[in-house]
Amino acid sequence: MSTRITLVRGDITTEEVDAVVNAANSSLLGGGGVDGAIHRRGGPEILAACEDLRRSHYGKGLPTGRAVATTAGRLPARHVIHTVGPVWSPSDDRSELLASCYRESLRVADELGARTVAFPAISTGIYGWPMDDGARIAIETVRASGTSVEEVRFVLFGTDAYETFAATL
Ligand code: AR6
Repeated sequence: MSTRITLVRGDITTEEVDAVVNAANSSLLGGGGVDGAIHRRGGPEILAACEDLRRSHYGKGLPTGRAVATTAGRLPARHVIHTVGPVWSPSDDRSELLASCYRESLRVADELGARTVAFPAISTGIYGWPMDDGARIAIETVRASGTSVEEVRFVLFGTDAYETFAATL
């Protein structure tokens, strides 16, 4: 079965999907950008679940390139899949870690039985990844993933991000 890739412009916290992916950091305890928006709108249940993960499996935090699921709290989605993108570096090629975020998030989505998953453009905000390269890695990795997810929806904030993804697709 082939996965449909769709693009929308907007705020990922309003998406009605089985799982929303959060561009988190290793602490899992919140931050700015997508992460801040998800915790604000999803309410304290998400943070409580993240704190449980820190007490149990992820005492040192979630490593870059990995993914883990929690409740989606009050979001319209059913689950949040937290993943940690790499910080952009002009001298060190961290592309494989960024690809790993998409691959691992889809692996977790498959474990959850999710049919629809919304992704932000991981690492392209506070972590500084150039949008065109971030879009290329995102789309190539989803296409190569072999996931059972029926629809992968990229939710892009702003016209530039949307148009870059559209051109790549
Ligand atoms: N919906 C969709 N896209 C968004 C939204 C939103 N509500 N808000 C921002 N974007 P970022 P990163 C876009 O910074 O680069 C946090 O502090 C944004 O324009 O959210 O992976 C974490 O805790 C950009 O294109 O994530 C980490 O410390 C993309 O989403 C760090 O930021 C990702 O931007 C992670 O940085």
